[in-house]
Amino acid sequence: MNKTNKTYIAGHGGMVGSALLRTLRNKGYESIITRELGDLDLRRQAETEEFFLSEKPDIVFLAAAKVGGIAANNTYPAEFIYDNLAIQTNVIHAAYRAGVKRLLFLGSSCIYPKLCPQPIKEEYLLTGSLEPTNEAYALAKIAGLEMCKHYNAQYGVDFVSVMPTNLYGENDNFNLETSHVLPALLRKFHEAKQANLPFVEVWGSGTPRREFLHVNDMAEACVHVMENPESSGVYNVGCGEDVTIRELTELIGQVVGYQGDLKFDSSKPDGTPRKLLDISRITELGWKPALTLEQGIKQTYAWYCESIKN
Ligand code: GFB
Repeated sequence: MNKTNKTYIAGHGGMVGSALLRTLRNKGYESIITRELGDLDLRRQAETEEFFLSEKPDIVFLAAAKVGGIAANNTYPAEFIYDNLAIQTNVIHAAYRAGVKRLLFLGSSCIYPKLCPQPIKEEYLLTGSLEPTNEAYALAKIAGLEMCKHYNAQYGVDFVSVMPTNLYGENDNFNLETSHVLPALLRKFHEAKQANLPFVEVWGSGTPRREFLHVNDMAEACVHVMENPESSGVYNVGCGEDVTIRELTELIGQVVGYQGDLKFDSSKPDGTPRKLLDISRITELGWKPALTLEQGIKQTYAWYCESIKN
């Protein structure tokens, strides 16, 4: 991949896609193409193929997906499996037909078995049962990375996959019903502080462990993988450390400056007990994260405060 390549970011309006757009622009990529949702529905095969055959991109970042937190995954499994299978199947096949030089598929750490050894290596894929709250999403993402593998084998294309841990940052979803834990807690603490509420409600037991990576670090990792001609297969992308949900909650409380109590709601699901990624493969390629969790939360909170003002 080089800076004059025609580079298509699928999903540029989302959290990861918008970070990719910023990162590629900052690095001097000259020929980036994007399409608004209303102009191109990647779930429609004919529309997707027509777009690829007329635009003929050299490089594709496949960051378009239906995503959400534990409650969204659990409540809308049909939408998660259909939208993701349709988007990725159409894009991967159209990219092959249009002669795309390189494609990066974005998956998720929830593709790995619910109870697999920690930290999780790429080779643990398909060695056990999935976490039920996100089985539909995980199955779609597994199909995507397997599709890349088989297209490489049969058609000789160059499609690579990255499996990010739990991401957060600018342009995240702050809707309390559908978001992930980190943006949900930032918003809950902020609103509790503003309204002087006595407690903040936290879902589950607080004991599950999660690893968090800022989306700017994720975008750097994606470009790093794509700029290295030797990269291939699947790369886990994380920060290498995890925290309990209780520890995360306390850290967010400190950053926001909220003094009240925490109330854990055990009627809400915990999800998988732990999913810490082994990131040796990508660190051997020369990438490492730049932001600590505390720095990332501070930056995201500042962004959130600014965005609700506007
Ligand atoms: O981030 P999260 O929704 O997703 O939840 P997963 C992580 C943990 O935080 C769970 C707890 O144990 C939640 O019960 N939690 C505590 C909360 N308070 C809250 C809250 O207010 N909102 C939310 N959302 N959680 C998702 C998958 O799993 O992770 C997706 O469902 C995807 O498929 C994504 O893989 C990265 O980490 O459990």
